[in-house]
Parts: sequence; C-alpha cells; structure tokens
Amino acid sequence: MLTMDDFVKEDDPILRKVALEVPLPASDEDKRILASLMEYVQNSQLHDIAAIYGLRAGIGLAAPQVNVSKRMIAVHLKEKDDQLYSYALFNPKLISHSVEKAYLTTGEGCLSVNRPVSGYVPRYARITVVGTDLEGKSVQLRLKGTAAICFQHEIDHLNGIMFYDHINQDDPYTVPENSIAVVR
Ligand code: K2U
Ligand code: NI
Repeated sequence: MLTMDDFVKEDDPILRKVALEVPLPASDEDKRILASLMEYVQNSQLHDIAAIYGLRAGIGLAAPQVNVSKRMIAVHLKEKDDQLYSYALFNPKLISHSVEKAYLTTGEGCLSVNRPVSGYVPRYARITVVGTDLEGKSVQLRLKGTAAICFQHEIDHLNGIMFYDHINQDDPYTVPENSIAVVR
C-alpha cells in the first residue's frame, strides 16, 4: 500500500511535467498503480489506518505525486448532501466547463505540499470530465461543488500545474469574478 514515503517532494520536477497518456487497454501494472492511488485516498480517510501509517487525509490523488508520470487520478469524496464520488480514471479529460467559477472558502491544500498556502483558488464551477475506469469502461461525469474542484486539482497535476499557480499573488483572498463560494 502507498504511504507518505511514496510521495515526491514539492520541488520534484515530475510535478511540473505533462504526464503521458496511458495506453489502453491498460496493462496490469497500470491497473495496479491506479488501484493503489484509490486505495491510498480511501485509507487516508479511515482514521485507524491513517493513524497507524501516518497518512495525510486526501480526497484525491494523481499518479505524478507518487513518481509516476502517467495520466491517472483517483477521487473519493462525499459531498455535503452525502453523495459519494468515487472514481479511479485513466486519461481523464475536461471536455467542457461553465463560464461561472467557484472556489473553496477554505482555500486548497495538496498532499505534495507540506506547508499551508493561503488564498482562494479559482476553478470552474461546473465541468464535464471523460475518462476510462479500471474495468476499461468509458466514463462521462458532470460535476459541480467540491467534486468539480477536486477533479480540476487532480487533472492539473497531470499537466504540471500546482493549486497555488492559480492564486492571485497581489491579493490571495480576492474573490474571483463571476464565482460562487463552495463551503465544505
Ligand atoms: O491532489 C492532492 O494533493 C490531494 C488534495 C486534493 C484537493 C485539494 C484541495 C481541494 C480539492 C482537492 C488533498 O485532498 S488535500 C487535503 C484535503 C482534504 C479534504 C478536503 C480538501 C483537501
Ligand atoms: Ni495536490
């Protein structure tokens, strides 16, 4: 199982690379890697396991964060209305988005960044994502709220983008124009 020891450091160049498409149908090795990303995110949300192995809680994870420059992400989170979003995807692609933006009122963190970074991160409020799941099925998701923010955070990791790249450096708590606040 993945632990924090498997995470690359914030200044690792792999986090600034554009990750490679995963050839489909996925190899057993690529399936094992993607399943391990999902396992980490789920384990990190189980207090006992997280405490035993010192896992930082996360709601998403991208392969470059564990030194694999391939287009794979895992997301596992419950929205406030208790709807569960649990997806492990190869080659996720954002195919459309709203004009309206959104931002998490708490700001964002990152499992690859072991320091607080303040400020609002402008994201698209609603997105449509396509990808391929571990069973090889095509998946199309229309997302809003925290799920939309999380998928954008993870897909950014596949394109060498960190969440703080989006923060207004002059005034980090500038409310993005035409945006809605997402409260977790
Ligand atoms: O990719 C990662 O580093 C995992 C992030 C993803 C994320 C951060 C901010 C907003 C949305 C997604 C971790 O989940 S950071 C820890 C965390 C935990 C619960 C809620 C928000 C962030
Ligand atoms: Ni991150």
